[in-house]
Amino acid sequence: MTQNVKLLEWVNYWKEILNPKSVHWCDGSETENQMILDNMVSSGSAVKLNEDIKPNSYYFQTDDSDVARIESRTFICSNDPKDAGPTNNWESPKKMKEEMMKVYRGAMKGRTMYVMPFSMGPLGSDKSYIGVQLTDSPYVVVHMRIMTRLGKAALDILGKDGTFIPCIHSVGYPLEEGQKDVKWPCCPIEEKYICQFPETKEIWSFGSGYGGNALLGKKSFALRIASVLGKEEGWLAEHMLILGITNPKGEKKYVAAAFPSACGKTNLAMVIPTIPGWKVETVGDDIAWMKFGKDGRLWAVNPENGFFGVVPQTSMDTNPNAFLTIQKNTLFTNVGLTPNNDVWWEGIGYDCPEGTLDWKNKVYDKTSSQPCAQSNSRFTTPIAQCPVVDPAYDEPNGVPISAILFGGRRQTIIPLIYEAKDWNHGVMIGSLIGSEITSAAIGLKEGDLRNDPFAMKPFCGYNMGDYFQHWIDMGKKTDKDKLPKIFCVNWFRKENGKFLWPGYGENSRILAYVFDRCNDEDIAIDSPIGKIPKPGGINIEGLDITEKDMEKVMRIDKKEWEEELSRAENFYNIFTHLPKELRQELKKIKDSF
Ligand code: SAT
Ligand code: MN
Repeated sequence: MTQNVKLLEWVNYWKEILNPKSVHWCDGSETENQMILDNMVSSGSAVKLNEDIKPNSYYFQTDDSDVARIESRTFICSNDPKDAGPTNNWESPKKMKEEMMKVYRGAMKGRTMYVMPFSMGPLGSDKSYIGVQLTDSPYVVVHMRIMTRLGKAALDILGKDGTFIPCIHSVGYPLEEGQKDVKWPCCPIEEKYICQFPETKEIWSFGSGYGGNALLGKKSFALRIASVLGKEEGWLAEHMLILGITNPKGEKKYVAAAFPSACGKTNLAMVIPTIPGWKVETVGDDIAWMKFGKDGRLWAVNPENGFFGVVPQTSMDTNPNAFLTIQKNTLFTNVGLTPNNDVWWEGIGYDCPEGTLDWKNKVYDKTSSQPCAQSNSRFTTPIAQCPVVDPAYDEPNGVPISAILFGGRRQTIIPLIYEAKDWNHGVMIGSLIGSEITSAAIGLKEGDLRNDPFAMKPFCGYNMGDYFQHWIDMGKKTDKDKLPKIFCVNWFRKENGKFLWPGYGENSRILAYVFDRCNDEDIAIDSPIGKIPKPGGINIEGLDITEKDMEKVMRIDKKEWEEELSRAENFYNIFTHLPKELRQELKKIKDSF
């Protein structure tokens, strides 16, 4: 176990309150994992998939109310509401703790309390942090084991007097003596809580067992709490994938890219280039922690150890590397289950086998308007299994970042790619990302455009205005030419209901352009909104696309941009303290039309 007194005292304190029937310290071993999975299979809350088709893989179905993050029940509990800012739900820490203590009392009755020590980031890296999560959900344990470095190694790093981020989680479904458990214990939406306490760096979650609500290393720790640590300590915790890209000459660069949830980060992170001689390798698909190195460059690690990816539309066509990654040692939630215990989903690349059960456990009716796999159904799979995992994915120093991309789902206005004139302009671009809402969160209207600055709207642990300031300040910490170049991309532009850019593998063409721009190749020209590719700047050889089509997907329309800039201004107006640099940048763009 551990000799860490603080940890022992903390576990004991919570054991008294949560009142579990037993306590299990997770060592992260294969034996332990198998025991938990076997128990879930015998209790009916997991299905072991066909060993011949998906070795060592399991299937889970959640409750209807527990299929995604719930932003309306996610709170930043800072002493001063100003420190949560206009884009977060705020609640007073004192009041929230009082309220939650009531629901935590006895919450684990009849269940096992698992103690999970974990490292976010490569073991022993100076960029990594240790967390300890308590949970009564075996589902959460087997998922955290894939998503983080879980178990004894993390405990060893903690040692006798190391500090950790305390994370408390309960599904909120105590079992009375003799009461039978349900397949997916959880609470109704309005009784769920996902709370971050930025001042004391604590995470309290209750009532949900799914994804970012319950795997607390992910959004709660590696983004909401880590963004606060980053602000205090001078680094960045971002909702970004990290990829390595190598050109035909063998030169390699790393790129980080921020997109809102379910906008294709996983696809881009493991894209197979369609242009000859180029190679892309994956460091991470969701989160990047970035610090300046001694060389003055920004170095990134992926704090996670697995992928928690959107399943529907994943196929050998759309993302062969993801498809191959999830063929073994993978956990699937809310997809379809075929009669021979394999999984099926929309867009898998072949017809739904007769007799397949949908995510609600009903025989799937192919004529139904409802999908077989829930739209936010997920795979959870080890990063090391990815056929194109980057050799440096576990490197304690991380990888040096040459470029940062910002993007969202935008059917109109935003061109395929443009480049910031400098760092502050890039910060403005990041601050103004908008995206049409996806199904990654419950209670938001899918398709509506919302502001999602830096793709961090649901994940910034403090005042977004202060966060923008932090980005501006980071740009002053090193020489200008050592800072990553910043780009805005949009794969989703449409005309007459049709996508103007093929996306998926073809996005490698844009990555190649970014790569060449990082070598200052003369392939860009100025436009009012930033630098754009010269005609021929993007390689479209072999594509069913003409330079005329490229003009369409790159079109910058003055009238549309007036609209866009006034949306920007309205958005900035919600902030009481916005860095003056951002308004200056916005004015510069306005004036350049
Ligand atoms: O937050 S989750 O981990 O459930 C997925 C996401 O929104 O990116
Ligand atoms: Mn995400």
